[in-house]
Amino acid sequence: MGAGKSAAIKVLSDISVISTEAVNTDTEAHSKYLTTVGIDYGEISLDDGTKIGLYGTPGQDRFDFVWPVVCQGAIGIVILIDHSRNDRLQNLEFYLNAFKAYGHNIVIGVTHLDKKDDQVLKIYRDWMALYGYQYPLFGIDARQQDDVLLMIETLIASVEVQSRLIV
Ligand SMILES: Nc1nc2c(ncn2[C@@H]2O[C@H](COP(=O)(O)OP(=O)(O)OP(=O)(O)O)[C@@H](O)[C@H]2O)c(=O)[nH]1
Ligand SMILES: [Mg+2]
Repeated sequence: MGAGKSAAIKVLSDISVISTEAVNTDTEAHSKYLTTVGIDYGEISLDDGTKIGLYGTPGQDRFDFVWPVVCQGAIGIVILIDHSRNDRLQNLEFYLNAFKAYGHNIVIGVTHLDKKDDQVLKIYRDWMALYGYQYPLFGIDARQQDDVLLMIETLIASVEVQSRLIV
C-alpha cells in the first residue's frame, strides 16, 4: 500500500488514467489520503504501435479478490515495494507469493528510495538469493516515467525471449 502503483500508471499512460481511488479509511496501514479500491487502467503504445494495457491493483489485501481478475491474460506483473516501510521484506514475500500464482514474468521495483544505491537493494537481492528467486530488481521512483518504463521494457523483453525459445 502506497508503494506507487497508481503513480506509476499515471506517469506512464498515454491516455488519461481511469482510476478508482477513494478516501483511505485504513489509516493504521498507511497515512495516505487516497487509496485504490478497484482497478486503475492506463495504456501505453510502443514504437511498433502495439498497445499495452496497464492495470493497477489495490495494495490492501482486503481487496485481494481483484488480483486474479487483473492478472488473467497479463503478459507480466510489476510488484512495487515501498523501501521506507519496516516490513518491506515481509511485503516482498507476501506479494511475491500471492502473485507468482498468476504468472512468472515478474519484475520488482523498490520505491521510496532517497537515492539510488546498490547497497540499499542488497537486502532484497540477498532475500531472493536465499529463496532461489532470480527476478529482475530495480530501485525506482514510481513518479519517474523512465524508471517505470524500464520495468515494462524488461517484462516485454522477457516475453520476446521466451516466445523465441518456444518457436
Ligand atoms: N518519495 C517518493 N514518493 C513516491 C515514490 N513513488 C511514489 N511516491 C508517492 O507515494 C504516494 C503513494 O503512491 P500511490 O501511487 O498512491 O501508491 P499505490 O501503490 O497506488 O497505493 P494503494 O493504491 O493505496 O495501494 C504518492 O504520493 C506518490 O506520488 C518514490 O519513489 N518516492
Ligand atoms: Mg493506488
